[in-house]
Amino acid sequence: MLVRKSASFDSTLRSSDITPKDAAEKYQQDRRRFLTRAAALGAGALTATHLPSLLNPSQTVHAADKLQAAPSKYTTTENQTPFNKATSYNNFYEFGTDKSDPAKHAQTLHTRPWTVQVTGMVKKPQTLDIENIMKYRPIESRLYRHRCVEAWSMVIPWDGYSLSDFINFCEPLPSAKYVQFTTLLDRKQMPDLPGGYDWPYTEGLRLDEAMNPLALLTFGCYGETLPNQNGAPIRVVMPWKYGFKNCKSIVKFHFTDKQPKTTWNQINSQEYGFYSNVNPSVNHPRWTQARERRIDSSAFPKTIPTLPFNGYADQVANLYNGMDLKKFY
Ligand SMILES: Nc1nc2c(c(=O)[nH]1)N[C@H]1C(S)=C(S)[C@@H](COP(=O)(O)O)O[C@H]1N2
Ligand SMILES: [Mo]
Repeated sequence: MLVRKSASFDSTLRSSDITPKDAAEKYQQDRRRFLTRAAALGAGALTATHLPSLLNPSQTVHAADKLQAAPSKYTTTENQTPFNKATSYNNFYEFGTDKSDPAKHAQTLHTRPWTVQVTGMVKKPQTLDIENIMKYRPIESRLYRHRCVEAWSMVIPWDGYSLSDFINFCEPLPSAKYVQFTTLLDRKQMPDLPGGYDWPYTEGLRLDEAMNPLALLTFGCYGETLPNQNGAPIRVVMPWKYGFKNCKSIVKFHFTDKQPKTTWNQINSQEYGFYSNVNPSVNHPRWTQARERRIDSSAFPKTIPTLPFNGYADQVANLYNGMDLKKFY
């Protein structure tokens, strides 16, 4: 079982207690790289917001720790997207809106200490420590297709355990019908936070969707803890939905009886629905969803047909029986 911790983080915990050796090493590397870059820029060019995050030794940056992930039945024969592409071509708007921004800028995100709140319609609202969440169930590797609403796709080996295990642990009340995820919002750690969005980033699912065995609570990819740009230290992966449903760097799971607000749906509900199941027969108003550009090891990615529910129809289509998927897009 997860150890239930109180909301206040134990302040007697020293960084050496929470910093694995690799993290310390990675920190030193990042620090050296940062200092070299700082020297090149001239220290005057540094903004105050960048400084404490990288120079304060009591904080750790992300460490590419190995995860003990067991193989699973969730796999595909398609070619895996290379690690360097999956970790350098990202959407994580909090760190900038260009695909290359998150890999460059998300290094200012502190992933330890990290706590996650469980709120709303649950037996007992509580705050959990990431280490305990990670240890709650064995981690398995699942090779999933990842389809962005922008019509590109990848094949990524994610490491985590079934979201349903975590939701069962949270003990939602029978009245709870949805779960909402919230990403961290911290302007100090997110100096590139773009304006014009209603931060923090939120996403949501119907509870039965979240309980589907394919839904993955994710802590790593490619056998390592998540790189910051991929949503460290905890995100969700919903392989039959457009990528934006995969909320990154989660700090809150909120259980509710009302369909929760979600970032993209709020910004433009004509273009981004609540369900956002991958559907080649419902086009985005500005482009077709019938095909996708598969980002793999080739220098010139091919476009391939997009499949209903991203190829997972046999496992999820029954969640939407009787629903008009053109209306509930
Ligand atoms: N907090 C947050 N989560 C987010 C996003 C974001 O901008 N902010 N982008 C989404 C989109 S559009 C996609 S395609 C995936 C990308 O995940 P990846 O970078 O790990 O491939 O993250 C999703 N989760
Ligand atoms: Mo996306």
